[in-house]
Amino acid sequence: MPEAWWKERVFYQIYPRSFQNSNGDGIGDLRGIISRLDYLKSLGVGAVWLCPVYDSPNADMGYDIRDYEKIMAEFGTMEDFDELLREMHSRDIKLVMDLVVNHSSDEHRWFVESRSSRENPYRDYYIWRDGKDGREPNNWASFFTPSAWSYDEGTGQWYLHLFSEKQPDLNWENPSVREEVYSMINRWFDRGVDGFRMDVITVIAKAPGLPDGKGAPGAGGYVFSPEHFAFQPKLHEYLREMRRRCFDGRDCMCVGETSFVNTENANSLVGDGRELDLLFQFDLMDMDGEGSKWNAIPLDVPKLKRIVAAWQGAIDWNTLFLGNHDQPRVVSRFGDTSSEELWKRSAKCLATLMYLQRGTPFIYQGEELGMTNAPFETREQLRDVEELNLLALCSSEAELEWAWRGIKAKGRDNARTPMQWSAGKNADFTTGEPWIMLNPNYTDINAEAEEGDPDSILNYYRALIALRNSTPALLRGDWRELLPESGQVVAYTRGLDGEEYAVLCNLSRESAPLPCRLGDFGEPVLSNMPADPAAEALRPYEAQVLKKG
Ligand code: ISL
Repeated sequence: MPEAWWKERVFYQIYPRSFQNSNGDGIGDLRGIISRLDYLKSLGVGAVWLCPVYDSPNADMGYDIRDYEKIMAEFGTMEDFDELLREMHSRDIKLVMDLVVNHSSDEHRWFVESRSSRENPYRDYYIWRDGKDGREPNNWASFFTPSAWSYDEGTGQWYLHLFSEKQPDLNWENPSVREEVYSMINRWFDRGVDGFRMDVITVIAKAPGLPDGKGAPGAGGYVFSPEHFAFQPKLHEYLREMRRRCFDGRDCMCVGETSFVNTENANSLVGDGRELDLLFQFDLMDMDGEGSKWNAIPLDVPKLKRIVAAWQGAIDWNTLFLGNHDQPRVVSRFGDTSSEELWKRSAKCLATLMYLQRGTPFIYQGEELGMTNAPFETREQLRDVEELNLLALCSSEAELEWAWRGIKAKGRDNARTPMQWSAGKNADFTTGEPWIMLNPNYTDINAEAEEGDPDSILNYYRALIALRNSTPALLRGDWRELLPESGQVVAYTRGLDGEEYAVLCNLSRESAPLPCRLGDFGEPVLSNMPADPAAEALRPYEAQVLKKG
């Protein structure tokens, strides 16, 4: 039986605001994406995850949807969308939409109605409660602001928002809300889209009675309480219902952004194929934050290896990714940008160790060029609500200094600077004023320059994807850890029907000893440095893929 398409294709994540602008307004758009589809094809990509393109006031850059069935004006029109879909399909590229249904924008018609009076038929589309002693209904903290509640003067009640106050949570207990969501999803399917990435889908069900959180209080005394909003029993009921009502009978896929998932509960979502097809877990993305994501700590290779092995063992099919629009640039984070040579080598090493594992690769735009974190210096340069809220909470110089350190290392705007297409004006992203600053290194790091360099990161990604796409053992083979005791080398084999490949990646700045000669692992098929079969060590950030003879 042929495997599902979403297991065999490499995905590419597009953050439309920063991918390609076509009309000079400084904001990426759908026609811009159309003009770059041949680039994606040349990379070997078979599917795109498109970040939200729905009408939105952009309090959280499209993750606050005002109208689920309208395209954001800056991005274009529904005609442009249909053309994008046609152009992608004609190149055999699938399109997976990003969908945010834990919350909507406070400017969505439903919420405007909902807050207009307690009797309004839409009141119960959101989560409204009376306050307690003039304060919030409970002590929950939000992801972005101190409190997860905002007070509405007009109707004298509080509404819940796990994210910003402009992102009120939808009330999934209300069957009408679920009906609206399912019909909307079905209308997008009827338009021809191939699947959905469901934003923070694991928090849609909240604990009955919305009890106070018991953890340690953070800013403002509020308590971050995922035990009361993540993985609640009703979650599975809703996901199964959604699957039946929208996904069954279609050749489509559903990947969840499954915040708070762990290796124990993951199979409750993907184990029987009745809820989600794939999930995004964040153990690697969370491993370099001490207590808070803003406290950046250095890469710990043994920890990374434990996470990789645990997940390869936990579920049948993983998502494989090194970053996304919420994460800093991977080469700045886990690689080495201290010299041009190490920048290039470490970017290739990270890609090799990640994308040859068992699972579906998701490449984040610009990663294939080795794009790096941006040198933000002032508040005016920042655009992300999470970063701006963090700065707004600081009340001393020391706190500001800490916040800036965090923003530079981990801030989401790092991933959102424009794609670096060329060394020309504004990196060829726009002829106008870009909505967020360009990383000034675009004059050196850009697609055009890398196109012409056989040794570039871009051309290495092409070779890596082509190898994966054409090798059954790397697509469908089992995964086994190699050299578990090494503190520097991430290594594994992939095997199928007697064919076996070994992947060896030295993720450190020092030479790493091997227990035997490199050649004993097999014949080199792909590497970021010429292979020396007699070598008994890997050089810093050396990556080798070898085929057993
Ligand atoms: O980026 C984060 C904060 O550090 C994550 O915690 C993130 O908020 C979380 O993974 C949920 O992300 C998704 O939903 C958010 C949106 O801001 C993110 O862009 C999206 O990926 C709210 O819709």
